[in-house]
Amino acid sequence: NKLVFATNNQHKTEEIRAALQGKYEVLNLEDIGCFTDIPETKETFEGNARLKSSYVVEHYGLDCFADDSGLEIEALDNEPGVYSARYSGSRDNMNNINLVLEKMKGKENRKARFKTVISLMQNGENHLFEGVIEGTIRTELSGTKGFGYDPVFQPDGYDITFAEMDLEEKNKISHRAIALKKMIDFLKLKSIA
Ligand code: ITT
Repeated sequence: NKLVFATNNQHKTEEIRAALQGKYEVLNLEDIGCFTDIPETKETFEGNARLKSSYVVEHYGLDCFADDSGLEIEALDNEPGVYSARYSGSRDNMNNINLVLEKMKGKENRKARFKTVISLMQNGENHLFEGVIEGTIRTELSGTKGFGYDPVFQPDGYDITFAEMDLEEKNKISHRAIALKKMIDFLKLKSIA
């Protein structure tokens, strides 16, 4: 069983591969020979996830799924949101994290959520699956695992950040894992029907 995952992000690929190990073989954009940074011009996760998945259908004729995700911080009017990957103006992750910490200085409300929308293109039809995890923004970085904003995000019910969790532990609770589970349940249902 093969699934094409329309991403250039190696960390996302790693998380999805680990979650689907032994069940599905996951091919990312590099694996199908696509080296384009697919433009993400929409203002919603849904819109951008659709753009990425449709691109692969149009240019490669392959069914696939895409993940658009990001961090929404209450005190910052849900920024960085869809701009998470380039919040500071570039993909420099340390700059992005530092900008968040800077803007959060002195803020009492530290509530935030990670959101993923998966867009699945299958037989010309589009299906969306969402995953959300609530948490808080730390005042300093902690941990070296994971990627992106993981060192400053502490999921509710835990006293460690995502960057202090093993991939396996993050994959039990993350926004991406929740959305992925919904997609897999959908695919299983379809294969029985
Ligand atoms: P693709 O579009 O190629 O999939 P990307 O990195 O550009 O890769 P997005 O446009 O969806 O992906 O941006 C998501 C950004 O949100 C990502 O670069 C991180 O900064 C952040 N992010 C998403 N999920 C995250 C997670 O699980 N942990 C930490 N940061 C995350």
